[in-house]
Amino acid sequence: MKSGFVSIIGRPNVGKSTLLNTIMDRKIAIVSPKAQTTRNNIMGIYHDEDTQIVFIDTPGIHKPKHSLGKALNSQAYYSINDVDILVLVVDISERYGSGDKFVLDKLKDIDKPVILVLNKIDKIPKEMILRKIDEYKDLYDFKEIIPLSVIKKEDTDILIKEIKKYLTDDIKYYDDDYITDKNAEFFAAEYVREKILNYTNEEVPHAITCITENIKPGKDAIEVDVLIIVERENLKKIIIGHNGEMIKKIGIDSRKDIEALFGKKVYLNLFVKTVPKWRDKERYLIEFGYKNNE
Ligand SMILES: Nc1nc2c(ncn2[C@@H]2O[C@H](COP(=O)(O)OP(=O)(O)OP(=O)(O)O)[C@@H](O)[C@H]2O)c(=O)[nH]1
Ligand SMILES: [Mg+2]
Repeated sequence: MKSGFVSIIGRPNVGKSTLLNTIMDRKIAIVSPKAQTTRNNIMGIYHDEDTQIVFIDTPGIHKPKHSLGKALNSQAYYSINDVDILVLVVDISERYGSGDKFVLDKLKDIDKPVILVLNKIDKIPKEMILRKIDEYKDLYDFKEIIPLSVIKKEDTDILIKEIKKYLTDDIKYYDDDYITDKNAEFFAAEYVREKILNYTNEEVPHAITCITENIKPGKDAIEVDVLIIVERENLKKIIIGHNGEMIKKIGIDSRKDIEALFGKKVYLNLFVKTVPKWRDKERYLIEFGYKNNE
């Protein structure tokens, strides 16, 4: 038995959460085209006949402009120090820039294997791949550089094979049926937040929080209440939409995900509430761990 802890780190929007989901074959972390989708470190535990790898998906590392940004970064930094191996994901279709340097600087004094994943090769011409590998190999002493597309299972299988080379523990940390550290309340709220991020065009990511208020198991169905908190009345209008069409769409699609989670019929109730200066409130501060980070 080989095992170990592996953190998936990188800039926002490079595909870290998509990578975790493909490895785990299920939706552990929510995904969207907007930066800073992931707000919490999320564990996904990969099991096969001779290996257990505890993956940690982390919020994207970026130059923080506000205290939420700082709290997101500090979760990623915490995980860097806490694991055996790092998987650094970059978007190969983007030019190397100051944001990438900012992340590499964080790895300067790290004495553990770092595997570089050059993600989204489906977006670039093949001949560019070698050039990118060349560019990155001079920037840091990566143990491996793997160009791939994390939306493809065959590609993430290659990554698993490489990670196995660097696993040093021989302890089974978790039971075979334990796949994540998050509970149903967390996932229900996250699925709703994912739909909001994906269906609305506005700058909503930082200004919304979803909280599962209630999960009531019934005989044939489970009733789930999710509260969507926004800071401004106009965001509430966007989320509800014309004639309530947006909130209906958000509800229908997140209900499907929550039903898949429970394997049971779900009645989902969504509530939208405007709380001005929500980010100054106690509940929010505790949720994002500011109290510990600042
Ligand atoms: N074309 C392509 N798109 C991808 C690939 N992997 C991820 N994406 C897209 O990239 C976007 C960001 O993906 P996420 O997995 O949310 O990225 P992330 O790194 O977790 O982002 P944060 O949580 O904000 O730090 C989504 O729109 C994904 O569908 C890939 O291999 N190819
Ligand atoms: Mg993410």
